[in-house]
Amino acid sequence: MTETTEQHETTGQRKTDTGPHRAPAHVHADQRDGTAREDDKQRQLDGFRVGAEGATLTTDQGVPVAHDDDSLKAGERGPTLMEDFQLREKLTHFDHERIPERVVHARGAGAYGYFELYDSLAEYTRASLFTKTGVRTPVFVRFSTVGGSRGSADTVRDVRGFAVKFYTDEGNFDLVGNNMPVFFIQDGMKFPDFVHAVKPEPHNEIPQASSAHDTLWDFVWQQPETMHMMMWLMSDRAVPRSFRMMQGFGVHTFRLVDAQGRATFVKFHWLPRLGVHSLAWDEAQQVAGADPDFNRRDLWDSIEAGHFPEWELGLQLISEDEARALDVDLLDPTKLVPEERVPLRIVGRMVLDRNPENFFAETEQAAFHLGNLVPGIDVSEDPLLQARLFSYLDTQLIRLGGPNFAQIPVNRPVADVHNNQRDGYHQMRVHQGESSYERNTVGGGRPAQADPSVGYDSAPVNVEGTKLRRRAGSFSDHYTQAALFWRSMSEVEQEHIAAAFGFELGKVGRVEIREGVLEHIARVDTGLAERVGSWIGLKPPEAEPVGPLTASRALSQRHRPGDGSLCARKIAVLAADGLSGASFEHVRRELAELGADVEIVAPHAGEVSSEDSAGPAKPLTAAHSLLTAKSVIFDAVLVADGRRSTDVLRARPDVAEFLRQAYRHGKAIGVWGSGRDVLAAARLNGEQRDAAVGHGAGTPAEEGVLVADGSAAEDAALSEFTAAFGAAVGRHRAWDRTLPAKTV
Ligand code: HDE
Repeated sequence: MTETTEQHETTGQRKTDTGPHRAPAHVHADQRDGTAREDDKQRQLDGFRVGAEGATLTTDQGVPVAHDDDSLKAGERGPTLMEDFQLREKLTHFDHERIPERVVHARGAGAYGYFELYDSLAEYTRASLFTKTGVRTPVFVRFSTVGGSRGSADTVRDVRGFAVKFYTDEGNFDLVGNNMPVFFIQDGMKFPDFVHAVKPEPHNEIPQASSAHDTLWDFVWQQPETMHMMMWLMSDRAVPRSFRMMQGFGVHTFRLVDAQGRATFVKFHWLPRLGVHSLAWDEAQQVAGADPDFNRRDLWDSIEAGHFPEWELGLQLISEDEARALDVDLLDPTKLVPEERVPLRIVGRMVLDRNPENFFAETEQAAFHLGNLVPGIDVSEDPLLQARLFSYLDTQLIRLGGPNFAQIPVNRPVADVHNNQRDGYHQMRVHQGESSYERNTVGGGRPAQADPSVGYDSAPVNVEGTKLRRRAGSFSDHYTQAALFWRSMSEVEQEHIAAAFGFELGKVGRVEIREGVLEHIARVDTGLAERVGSWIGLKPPEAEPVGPLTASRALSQRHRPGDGSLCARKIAVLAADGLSGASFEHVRRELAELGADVEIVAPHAGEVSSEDSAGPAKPLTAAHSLLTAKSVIFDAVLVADGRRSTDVLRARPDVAEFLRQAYRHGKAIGVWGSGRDVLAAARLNGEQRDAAVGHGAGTPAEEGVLVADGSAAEDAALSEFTAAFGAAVGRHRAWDRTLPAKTV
């Protein structure tokens, strides 16, 4: 332990808590020009970080350890002695190294960053985080899947958690949201039932991290309030390409409260700068095997590469009067308010610019709580939200082993903490003084209650009613918004939703459950029910269409393409010994300048020989062999020029499969020079490809398939090709190409 750490651990939250500042290792100098606030959390964490540079091995008691390879024994071949305190300490710690995983959202990945406000909301709230423009409030964000265990794959069909902890100067504010704007149920009373239904079945603990099984769909059948959310879950939103490419939503309606106690309803939205993009379902399933850490790795790598993920924060602000005029109940978490009805007011941006240094200490021990509110932000009466107010603190007490988990470094506010909550497991602070109660005279009346102008106050909402267990009548329409979602989708998105229902219900063994769910789907849309029915061999029942027949463009991912940048997009270049080094370098450089991560995939990893017109050139390095790199872990594929290289590639079935898969998944494919022969040999789509090859530089033979003519020897032609290819990658996918009518 370093001197600094020792000092901080014993001084708790006193001023030294913000200890000596060290520039975070991964943050580029030019990104650190914000106000001091942005750094507050990292300065505080510095006091807890421990490096091993120059260190000697010790026990937990600081006793130097000179022999760590053998236990203490009675004789060379004799039994181990009980007195071996080194062995006992080492094993005991190891035996206790696991804490319970989160009961939901067990698998996740986190990062630090900041939120910067650019539009003050002073007219609605007194929260400093939303009133001081230009200030950068530090944040920690954890993304997660919901159903799977901590070790499950990233790319399963599931909701993604999107939890943001703002370390504000008025205490921590947690916005614990998801990547979908609605939820499965309307009342927290049903949450344990829902989670039990979606988790692996109790008798055999199958299936892991999957909703495609009888108990979940039985729950859906019995609980039609799930239908709107099931539409989202069957959509592409449930298989995000990247955490960086997801929207986030607070889901519930909250309140912003001004200094006079006036409240305004608010719904929170995060909008990714890179747009909203998803994997193809077939691809997601394969990625789960090829790289189960796909989303986690993407987050980590992009931050390490300086391509900092970024979102804008948009708010839907709704007055009490406007709320009454809406045709949805704002307290019902299975409903959204279309952006066309209440547009978003964009007020700031969030940037994630630093990876944690230790997964367990930071990401695993992070404790989010919907009830972590700051003055100026309050909850609503949404019955799902109300139950959550109980659950988070409750679960964290057991998960983190006692009531002092707010002192764990990642959870500590940067605001000062003083109260009389003492003792309990793992108290890290040494409280001074004789009193631990309020009000006191013994301790000089400290800590004293805050002045009402700075203290937290609930919105003065009028509440009265008769005690009853009942669902509000205004919550009873379960189909209209499900239908709104369906009608708002593009053709490709609808195709994916129908197939997803077909896949999931196809895994349901009991016919009565399939039939029951199909009835609900028919009430959403009979056309959809026909399509799902055709996948599972059932004829859907007749049903009246729900009205009114409206659509919300904002719900379709198609309307959120993002800025088209290639930040940390992964591009594979298929090549073998003898590739054309100069043209490869040209293409690689130009794509790297756009932010892409370009890697050679070759029959073998390591050095690959290259040639140019004058003969052998500088060898290049293949990051992967065809054994370790599957097309599914890349966003796009190129085939390099070079006759010797392409002669090898075009004869290999694994290369043809690589290209065919990329094609099936709608990815951009680009070939230049003799790379065309490899494309032709792969017969991407039956015979059709042979005829398509042979256009000019950068000319798409088909959407997202780019072919540069000849050897593309001239730099200008190659640049034109690279630019067109980069633009295609920036569009994410040529999804229309994948529609069933267009593929053989
Ligand atoms: Fe959660 N949820 N939840 N949830 N939730 C948890 O808290 C719960 C709900 C969400 O990265 C748990 O510390 C109840 C909606 C996220 O650490 C637990 C109900 C939304 C995370 C819990 C809900 C969420 C959690 C598990 C219904 C979106 C991960 C471990 C009344 C708005 C946070 C933990 C992280 C985690 C309870 C419904 C989002 C058990 C009872 C709706 C992002 O407390």
